[in-house]
Amino acid sequence: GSNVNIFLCCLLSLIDEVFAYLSGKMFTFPAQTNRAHVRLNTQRRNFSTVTVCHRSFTDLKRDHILFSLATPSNANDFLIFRDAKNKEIEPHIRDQKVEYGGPDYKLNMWHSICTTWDSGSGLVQLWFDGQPSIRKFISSGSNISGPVIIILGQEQDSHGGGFDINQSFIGMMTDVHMWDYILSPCEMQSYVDELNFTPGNVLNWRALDFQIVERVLIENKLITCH
Ligand SMILES: *[C@@H]1O[C@H](CO)[C@@H](O)[C@H](O)[C@H]1NC(C)=O
Ligand SMILES: *[C@@H]1O[C@H](CO)[C@@H](O)[C@H](O)[C@H]1NC(C)=O
Ligand SMILES: *[C@@H]1O[C@H](CO)[C@@H](O)[C@H](O)[C@H]1NC(C)=O
Ligand SMILES: [Ca+2]
Repeated sequence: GSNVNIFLCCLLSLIDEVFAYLSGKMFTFPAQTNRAHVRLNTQRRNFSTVTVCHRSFTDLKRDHILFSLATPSNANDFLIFRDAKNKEIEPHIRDQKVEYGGPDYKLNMWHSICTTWDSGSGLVQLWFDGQPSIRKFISSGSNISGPVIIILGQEQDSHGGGFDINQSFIGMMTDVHMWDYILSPCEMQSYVDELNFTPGNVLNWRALDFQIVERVLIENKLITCH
């Protein structure tokens, strides 16, 4: 009796929260829903500088979320959003927004997007497939602080919820890293080229602590013949 219960409890909690070596893997978000997502866990909660990088592949012609970090006080504390109508990538930081209209966001292709922010200068910069944008002012003088909830696949309008099916992500996502500092251009290039780089010290794809909610799959990233 009790041994079985202990076994079941721990098996379930293992399924619930996973620490995994995801090198060569990707998350597949296969359906339009306002529930399926992946929650990425970190104990860190005080950021004055940030770099977030991810690679994604989609055929969505509508708006969609790529990365959503919320705190209790700021639902859009650090998020990366695709505005399809205006053909822009929008970083939102500390609930402020800037728009980048340059990137050639082709559908059905992998794109790497890295975003940096420094609370001292307040400047944000986007590196799209390794091409740096101009640096724009977004928010200065205060940290991202408090318990963060980081979600892939859905956009948070509140801390951990408020999902909108019409902003959900459908497609594949991989190589998600977050650092508490700004990557040098050489580190950025190594990430883009999938060479050796220092993995994220806040989120590390190679040792990710995460929970999958509903239908999101872990699959092999390589889909080419060789
Ligand atoms: C902001 O974060 C940095 C780095 O974690 C920390 O050194 C600094 O004291 C924080 N500032 C505030 C106002 O919390
Ligand atoms: C952030 O760090 C600073 C300095 O260590 C500290 O004063 C502040 O209370 C921290 N904020 C949070 C929310 O942990
Ligand atoms: C999502 O978009 C569809 C099509 O534009 C619309 O009919 C529907 O009401 C939207 N749903 C929500 C929750 O906004
Ligand atoms: Ca929203």
